[in-house]
Amino acid sequence: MKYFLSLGSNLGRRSQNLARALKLLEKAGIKILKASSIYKTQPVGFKNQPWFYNQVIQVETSLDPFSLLSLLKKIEGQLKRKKTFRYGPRSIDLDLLLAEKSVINTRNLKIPHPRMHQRRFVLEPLNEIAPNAFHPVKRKKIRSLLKELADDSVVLRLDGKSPLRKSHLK
Ligand code: PH2
Ligand code: MG
Ligand code: MG
Repeated sequence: MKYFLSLGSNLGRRSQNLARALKLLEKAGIKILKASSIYKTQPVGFKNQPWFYNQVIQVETSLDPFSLLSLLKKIEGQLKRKKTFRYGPRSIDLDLLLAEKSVINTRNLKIPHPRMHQRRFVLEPLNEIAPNAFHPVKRKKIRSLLKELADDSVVLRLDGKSPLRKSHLK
């Protein structure tokens, strides 16, 4: 099954935390099909904390969504994620965004991620690698969700090739 995952870090060496998470996923047998650029993003929810580095990847694995979730939690633990508070700072956050056309609504796992369509730090990197991916609840493509998005928090591609910069619109 193919999944889209979101990675985020705003404590410690942020690029390194993202890179380590990718390595640990691969070590666990998860195949990484696509990886977006890394984005530097303004904190959403709780504002008074360091900016995040965010990235979205597409992976393939035979794991079902619940087993993949446990693996993500295990990797967060290996990267020394400490429990703080909801929306607070973390060395690594690994979230399940989409699992093909699946819709899951349990206490511990909700797919699609219930806030992904409201977050520029998710939609911008996801749109970079999969503008035509389909959101099975909103029933829209990622490209459309990004166009309609109200979130005006700052999201910058670290390599500077932001598609939203006016100099790229010529
Ligand atoms: N994650 C949150 C809360 N706020 N803001 C940004 N920019 N990036 C995140 O990954 C993020 C956030 C909760 O998981
Ligand atoms: Mg999260
Ligand atoms: Mg999380």
